[in-house]
Amino acid sequence: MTEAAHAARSHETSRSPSAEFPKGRRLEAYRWMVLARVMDERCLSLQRQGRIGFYAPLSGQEAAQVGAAFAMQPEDWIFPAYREVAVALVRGVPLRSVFDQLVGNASDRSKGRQMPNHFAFSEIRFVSASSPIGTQITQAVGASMAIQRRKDRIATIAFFGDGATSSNDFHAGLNFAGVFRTPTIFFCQNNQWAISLPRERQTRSATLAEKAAAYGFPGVVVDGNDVAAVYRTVREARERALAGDGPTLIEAQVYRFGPHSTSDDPRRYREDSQVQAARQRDPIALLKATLVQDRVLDEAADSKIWEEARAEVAEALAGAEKEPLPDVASVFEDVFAALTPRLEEQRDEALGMHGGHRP
Ligand SMILES: Cc1ncc(C[n+]2csc(CCOP(=O)(O)OP(=O)(O)O)c2C)c(N)n1
Ligand SMILES: [Mg+2]
Repeated sequence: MTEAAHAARSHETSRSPSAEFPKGRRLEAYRWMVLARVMDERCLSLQRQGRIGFYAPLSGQEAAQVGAAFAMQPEDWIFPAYREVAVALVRGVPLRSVFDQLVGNASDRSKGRQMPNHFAFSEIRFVSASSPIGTQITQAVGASMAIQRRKDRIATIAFFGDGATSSNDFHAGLNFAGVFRTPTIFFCQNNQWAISLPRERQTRSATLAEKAAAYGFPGVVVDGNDVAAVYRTVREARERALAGDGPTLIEAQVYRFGPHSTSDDPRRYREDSQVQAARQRDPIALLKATLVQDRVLDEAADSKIWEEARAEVAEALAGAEKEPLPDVASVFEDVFAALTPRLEEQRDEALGMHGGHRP
């Protein structure tokens, strides 16, 4: 952790013993992190092969996402950015549903109309991904205000990046949250880059977490490569939220190992030596080291975990690719109760060109 990060720890909320990461769940967390990594690497190559159209990798951010997801409860609302697929998996979304969306097949609940990687899983209270930077932050605060009025005992968490701390929504959202003391957790994954813009060009502030002070609530820096530390920090923020003590800004310091998205080539703006240095603190390797040290894991068991993850990903992908694409006629559904004459005309023309049948 940097010196600035240590300084920001003085903002830290009080230590809660009930917030400790349950040791018995470390192996489970490790499995999720491995699955996310395997899926991530597979998706990058699938896009290169033209089998999916787009993907935003999360490699390097597994501990931050899995730790945060473990700390939240099923009744809480998740407001993701666009990189939080590990959060969805931990909350119970089948890998197959993820691949259905990436492929855009008939089983994809957005019927292939959303850009790949833009998931929405209402059954786990995982709101539709936000690509416009920061918009999910104000939405999370709005939902938190509704929660307050209904006196529900739940929290919201908004995921966003270092770049989003320069968005209007970040400042509007944090201001409202501070004034109304909303039960919101602002979870910033500072992965050091906003596409090609490095962290030091994003803000002159020593940490992103310290921005919370201006809005009157705590900001905490946490080592985002340490799943137990992330869990504890989010858990404490959740306890504060439920106790009526208001919001918390968490800055999880991580590093984005891969490109920003499949449309990006990071070799154009950063040195590989920086990536190699960051990989020395790979969150998966760090957790593995503690598990091996505590004799919870050995090399054979570890290999098995990776093999199982590869098999699971291969099976989900094969299933999703076997599915037919959504029917062409479905493009015209779900907006108007009855099609306008012009849309009817367009539908008939589309069906004439592409085949398919009338609903
Ligand atoms: C309002 C808006 N402005 C610009 C963009 C283009 N854009 C897409 S991702 C991105 C960088 C975001 O970086 P960060 O918040 O650090 O998140 P990360 O991608 O690193 O997870 C930008 C500028 C956008 N999507 N929305
Ligand atoms: Mg970033």
